Amino acid sequence: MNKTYRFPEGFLWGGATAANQLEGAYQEGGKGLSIADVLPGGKVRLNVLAGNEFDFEIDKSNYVYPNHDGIDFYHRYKEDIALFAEMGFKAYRMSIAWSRIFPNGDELTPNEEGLQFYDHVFDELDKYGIEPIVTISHYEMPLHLVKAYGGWKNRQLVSFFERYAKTLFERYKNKVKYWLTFNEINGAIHFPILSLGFVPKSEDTRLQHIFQGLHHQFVASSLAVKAAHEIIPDAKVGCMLIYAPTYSFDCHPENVWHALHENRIFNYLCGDVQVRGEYPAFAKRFFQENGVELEIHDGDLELLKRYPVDFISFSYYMSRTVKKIPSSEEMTSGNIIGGVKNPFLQASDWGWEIDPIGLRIALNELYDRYQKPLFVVENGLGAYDKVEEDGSINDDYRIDYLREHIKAMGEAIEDGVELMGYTSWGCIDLVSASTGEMSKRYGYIYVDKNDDGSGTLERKKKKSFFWYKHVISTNGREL
Ligand code: BGP
Repeated sequence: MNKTYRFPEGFLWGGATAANQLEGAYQEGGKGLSIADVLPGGKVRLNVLAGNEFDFEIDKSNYVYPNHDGIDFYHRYKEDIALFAEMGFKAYRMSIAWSRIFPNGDELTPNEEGLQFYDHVFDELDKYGIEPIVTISHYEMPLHLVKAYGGWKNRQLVSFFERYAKTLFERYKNKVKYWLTFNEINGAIHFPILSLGFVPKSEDTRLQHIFQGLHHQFVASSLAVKAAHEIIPDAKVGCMLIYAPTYSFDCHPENVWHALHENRIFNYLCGDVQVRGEYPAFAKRFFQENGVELEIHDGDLELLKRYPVDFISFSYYMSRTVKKIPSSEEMTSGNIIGGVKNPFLQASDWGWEIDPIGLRIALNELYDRYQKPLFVVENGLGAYDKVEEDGSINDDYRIDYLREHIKAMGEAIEDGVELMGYTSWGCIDLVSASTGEMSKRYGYIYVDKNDDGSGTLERKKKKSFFWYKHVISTNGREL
C-alpha cells in the first residue's frame, strides 16, 4: 500500500517562474534592457555561463533570443494565472524585472508603468487567493549597471538595489508579504555572469571579484530585510540558495574531506552569512588560500548580524558527487555546477542527476544547521515534451519525478523539518536559464513556442496539470 504523507495545513503549494524567462515584451512599458536581454540562446549562452568573454550586445544577425518575447506573459498573465488557479495554486513564486522599475538601475525615480504592471499581476493573483512569493532579483539586472558600473563588484550597486527594494516594499506593502532577495545567490560561484553581471577576466582575480560581489549582495540583502520589516510589519524575507548536496565519490578520506569542503563553500557559505548573520569560520582560510581580500566597510558586519533572513528558500534539482582528482571520463556532462558521474543515479537529457533522496538530505541538513523554516521554491524536471496528434501531452516522466520529490519532502517533514511550501519550477513552460531555449520544458502547461522563436504561444494542459491539481486538492495525501 502506498504511504500517505501529511503536509501541514496551509502548506503553500504552487509554481515558480522568473520575469526574464516568461514575460517577453522586453522593450515595452518603459522597460530598460537587462543582462538577460543580451544573452542569446544555445551554445553561445552555455559558453558565456562557463566564463567566455562577452560583449553584452544584442546580435540579431547571428543568434536567437527567445526571452525577448518569452511566452508573452506580459500580455497573457490573466489567462496564465487563471490556469494556475484552476490547478488550485496556493502560492505563485515570481520575480520582478528590475529593469521595468528602474530601466537603467541608477535613476532616482521609478518607472510608473512598470510598477503598474505588477500591481495588475498581484491583483489578479489576489482574485484567486494566490499568495505571491516575490524574488527581487532573479538573473536580471539592468544592463546599464553592467556596462557603466561593472556589475556587483561595484559597491554602488548596494544603494541602487536598496532604492529598488524599498520602492517595491512601499508600493506593494498591502499586496506582498513574502520576499526573496537574490535568486540562487551562491550560483555566482559557478556562473557569476547571471547574477553578478560580469565575467571574471582572469583566474587570479576570479574568486576575489566573485566574493566581493557577493559581499555587496549580502549587505544589500540585509538592507532589504531591514527595510521590509520597517515598511511591511508582517513581511517575511528569505534568502534563496541553489542547493545540491555534495557526496563523496567513495570513502577515501581525501575525497570525503573534499566533498565536505565543496559542500561548505558552495552550499553553506552564503547561507551562513544570510541566515546566521556572519561569515563562517571556514571562510577565513578559504579566502586566504585563494587570495580573496574582502573590502568590508565599517558597519557591514553589524548590519549582517542584525538583519538575517526570516526563512530559507532554495532550489533543488540534483545532487552533486565529487572526487578530489577526477579523470575527464568521470566528469558529468551538462551539470552546470560540475562533479563526477554518480553510478547510482540516472540523469535528465541535460545531465542533471535525478536524486529525490538528495532533497530529503538537503531539507534535513539545512534545518539541522539553521533551525529556521524552509521553502522549496524550485524543483522539477527539464524534458523534451511531445504533443500527440490528439493534442495531448503525456508527461508521465515529469509526474514520476515530481511525485518522488514530494514524497521526499513528506519524509523530511516526518523527520521534523519545518517546511512552508513547494513551488515547482517553470509551472508553465518558459525559456531555460542555462540554455536560453524553449525546448527544455518544466511546465504543467505547455506553450507552443520553439527554440527558433516560432509558434502560436497557445497554452495546453499537460497530463501533469491534472495530476498536480489532484495533489494540491488532497494536500499531498494522494500522489
Ligand atoms: C535555476 C534558476 C531558474 C531556472 C532553473 C532551471 O537555476 O533559478 O531560473 O531556469 O534553474 O534551469 P534551466 O532553465 O537552466 O533548466
